[in-house]
Amino acid sequence: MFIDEAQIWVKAGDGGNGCVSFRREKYVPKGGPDGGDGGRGGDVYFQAVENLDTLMDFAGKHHWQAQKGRPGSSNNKHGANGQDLIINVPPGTLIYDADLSLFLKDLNEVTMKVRVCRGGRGGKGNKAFATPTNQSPRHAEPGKKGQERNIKLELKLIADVGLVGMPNAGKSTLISRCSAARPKIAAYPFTTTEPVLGIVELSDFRRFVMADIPGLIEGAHNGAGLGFEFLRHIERTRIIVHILDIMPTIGSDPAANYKTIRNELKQYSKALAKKQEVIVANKIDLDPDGKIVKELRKKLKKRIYPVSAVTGQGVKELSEVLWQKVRQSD
Ligand SMILES: Nc1nc2c(ncn2[C@@H]2O[C@H](COP(=O)(O)OP(=O)(O)OP(=O)(O)O)[C@@H](O)[C@H]2O)c(=O)[nH]1
Ligand SMILES: [Mg+2]
Repeated sequence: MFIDEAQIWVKAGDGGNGCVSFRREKYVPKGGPDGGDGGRGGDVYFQAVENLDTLMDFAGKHHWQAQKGRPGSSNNKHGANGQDLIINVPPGTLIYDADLSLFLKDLNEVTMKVRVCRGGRGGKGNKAFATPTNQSPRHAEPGKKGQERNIKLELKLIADVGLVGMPNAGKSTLISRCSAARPKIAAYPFTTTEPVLGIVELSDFRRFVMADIPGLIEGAHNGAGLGFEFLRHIERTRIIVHILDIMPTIGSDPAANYKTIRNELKQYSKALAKKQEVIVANKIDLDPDGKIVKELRKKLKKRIYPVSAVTGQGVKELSEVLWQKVRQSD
């Protein structure tokens, strides 16, 4: 399963305790207090790094703690500060406070960093409590506790190209044609229930990432069907590929279907609706004389790329076009 959500507990380091100690030296019978302060506890950060593209690391590890500060010691020695904990996440990870349902940060670029918990301050040693009237204080301060939090991580897949379309349009068939991804394919709607990523490889080491998501239907923005909640996965793709079934089994009109889906995208977000779109007419093996595609072009007055995801016709050409567009959008 492709994990794109995780919840973990993080805790910053506690501060080290202050120290109670008195100077003991030859010829100095009653040396003054010399207990040092405790060190600061480490903070907890999240940072987006390259070469990570899932939240898999968090499936097996739910507790993450930064180092504690070391206690102070005699001779006025300050305890060492605890090391910060920097937790690596893939770029595109959203960070939430799970208890407060509070959005904290969108780490959408490599090297972006956010601190989520502050380490506890170290306690003062007894030296700090010496006053003219109490020259030998016998107490020191304990270190402060480090902050802790439950954090929810949510990863928006970053694909270059996202497939959208009605259920059964052939999105999964297409991604399995042009990448190594093998999502389930079947002649009923909502076969795909989870997003799937595939890498499309072309000659000369050219490649791009394609995302297949569950099909969309009318009313998706009001919760109908499955696909809507997955649109966030393609919010960041450079291009959306709109797959149209030229011969829907339920007998609907491909041009009308196109408009329905466009409307759903618009309802989801303006940014998504404005994204560059490539329209693909799929299942042209069912339209040997090209009549349906011709009519579709006339109705939509847009450029349409005809393919058959089953026979592979037009798929190579489409991949080349997509690669060009992905490159141009850099
Ligand atoms: N004749 C023909 N059938 C196709 C073509 N592409 C897909 N199909 C068939 O259409 C049906 C649906 O294909 P899928 O790839 O599962 O469709 P989908 O868009 O992923 O569907 P959902 O995951 O349910 O949204 C399957 O029975 C496919 O075999 C094509 O080019 N020609
Ligand atoms: Mg599918």
